[in-house]
Amino acid sequence: MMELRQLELRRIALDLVTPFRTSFGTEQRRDILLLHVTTDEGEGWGECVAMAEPAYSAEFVDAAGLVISDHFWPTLTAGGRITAEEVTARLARFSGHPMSKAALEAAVLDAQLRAAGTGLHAYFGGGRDRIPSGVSVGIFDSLDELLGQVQGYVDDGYARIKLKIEPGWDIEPVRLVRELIGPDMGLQVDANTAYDRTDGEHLARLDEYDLLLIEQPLPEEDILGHAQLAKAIRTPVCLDESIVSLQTAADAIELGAAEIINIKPGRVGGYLEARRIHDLCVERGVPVWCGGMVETGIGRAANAALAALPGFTLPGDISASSRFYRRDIVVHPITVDDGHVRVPTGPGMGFELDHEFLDTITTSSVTLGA
Ligand code: SMG
Ligand code: MG
Repeated sequence: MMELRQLELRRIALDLVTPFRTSFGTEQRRDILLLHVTTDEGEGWGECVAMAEPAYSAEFVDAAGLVISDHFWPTLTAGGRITAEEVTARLARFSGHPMSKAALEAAVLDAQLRAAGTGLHAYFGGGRDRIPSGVSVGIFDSLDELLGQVQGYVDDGYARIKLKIEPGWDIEPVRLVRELIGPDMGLQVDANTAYDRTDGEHLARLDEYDLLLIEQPLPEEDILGHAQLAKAIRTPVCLDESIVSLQTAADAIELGAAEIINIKPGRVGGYLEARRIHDLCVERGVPVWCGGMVETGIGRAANAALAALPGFTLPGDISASSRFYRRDIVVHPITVDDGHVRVPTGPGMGFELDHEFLDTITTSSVTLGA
């Protein structure tokens, strides 16, 4: 049990090494909210994965700061001493905002684990010490540019490639990338909701390229559409945006809408809910993998610890820090060696902050509490 004393909401700006284009927009610079919690037993940090715009999901970073400072933090602290395992329950009367809840839970969990001298990897039961690393590749203006980028990632040793697709950028890029990387390398696609129920026949044309999965082809709410599509195409249908909780995961599996699940701790309200979804999927025989939200070394370290669990049988979007950032905010950024990432086992979420650099990219800081 800890007493929550202060919460610093720290906004940072971090340029991407190259613009990242998806079916919902292009990102060039990340605007990230970090939470720094101080307790009577020590401190912890959490990264909020909400993006600057409400495009990937309804949450966005300005709203996250507001809901945390005006609603979540006052309620959390009013309840007295707390453990990380109780954070979600104490916020249960608030609807939505899973990414904001997840960030708070992560900061409290980081503090709790550091105080106990243990790490998230051990907390989760100590799975593998290294995991295969996949890379997510954006949409480009030309196929030549795409192929150049993919070749670079193949040379970097990544274990699988994920291509972002949208109508007009799907069959041909997939065909050419499959040709480039050969039949044996894992390849998958992510539409970020860009298609609709009439696109089944078109998407069935992807079947011949032996994809691991197609991620979130249809809108977030369209569970029935995904179930119908899963029957119409051979490529396994994987849900990302649609899965916002254990309940939505269980229902989507039951309805045949999710043959595979992308688990993102932020999207489902925290690392503890993410673990529960993992356990459910193991029980139901549904493969899972760990998604990415272009996190810094804070979020990536925790994602790697989660992805060490045995149900994560597919490579996750846990690429090297250098895939997105020239310099990370942690002392030991994630690297990819021989297609794998080493799971951090240090205290808390397993990262060590580079405070000096962090200060230089801080755009605002607000502290709540005495
Ligand atoms: O973190 O490596 C990463 C990015 C993985 O493609 C990725 N994430 O829908 O899965 C997804 C997207 C969401 C963020 S795109 C800006
Ligand atoms: Mg996705």
